[in-house]
Amino acid sequence: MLLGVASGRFILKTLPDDEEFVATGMPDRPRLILATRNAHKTEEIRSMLGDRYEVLDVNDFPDLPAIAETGTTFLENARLKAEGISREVPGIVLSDDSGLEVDALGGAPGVWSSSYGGEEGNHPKNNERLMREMAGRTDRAARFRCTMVLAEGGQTLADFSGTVEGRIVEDLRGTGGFGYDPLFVPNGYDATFAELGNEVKNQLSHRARALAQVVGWLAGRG
Ligand code: ITT
Repeated sequence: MLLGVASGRFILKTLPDDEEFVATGMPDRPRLILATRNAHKTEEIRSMLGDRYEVLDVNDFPDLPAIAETGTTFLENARLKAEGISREVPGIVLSDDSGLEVDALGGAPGVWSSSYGGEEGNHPKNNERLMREMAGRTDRAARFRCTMVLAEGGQTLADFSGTVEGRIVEDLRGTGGFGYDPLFVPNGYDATFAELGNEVKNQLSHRARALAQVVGWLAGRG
């Protein structure tokens, strides 16, 4: 059972496998609420954390307001999401603002990675535009960046960043991952993140690098 507060109203939601919480009123492990609606991010973070944390995201709290990402940097948007959601739910909230920076495109799509193709969260369209913009270019260097923010009660506790350097290939390759993964080859590899699969991606990704710092920070806090 999960109790949250959204816009002044209580939400009660049953999680059938959360028997410990039902029995004692307390979860058996620390809870981390992700300020994301992107199920792929949640899946990656949950898989990287293993069973150390009970990981929920805003999709588990259906009445939460949408947070407008009006910032111009990953940090600004990560703070908006973490602070905004942590005002509405009890406990520690973790946000992830991330994107792809391509040198030949002056750092685009950057913080606008999610809507680069013209439609928020439309990954095929984003990839189509990226392939079009990169056609014929020889400088193919790029990196994924991820900024994570921990917040509680509307206040930022700490922020963390991770990057992974690589290059953009000409055609989509592979079926794993999400977003730009079929076009991104990390340095030291010949395969895209989508070809390498989540096990490899989760060892070296921008998200993995930021999350490792988050885990260290939370462990130090006790
Ligand atoms: P939330 O704001 O709800 O977390 P979002 O997907 O809109 O979800 P962002 O604003 O941080 O999140 O935009 C992230 C975009 O950057 C994402 O939609 C992808 O296009 C790209 N991206 C980020 N991490 C990626 C990854 O690991 N692999 C591929 N593309 C990624």
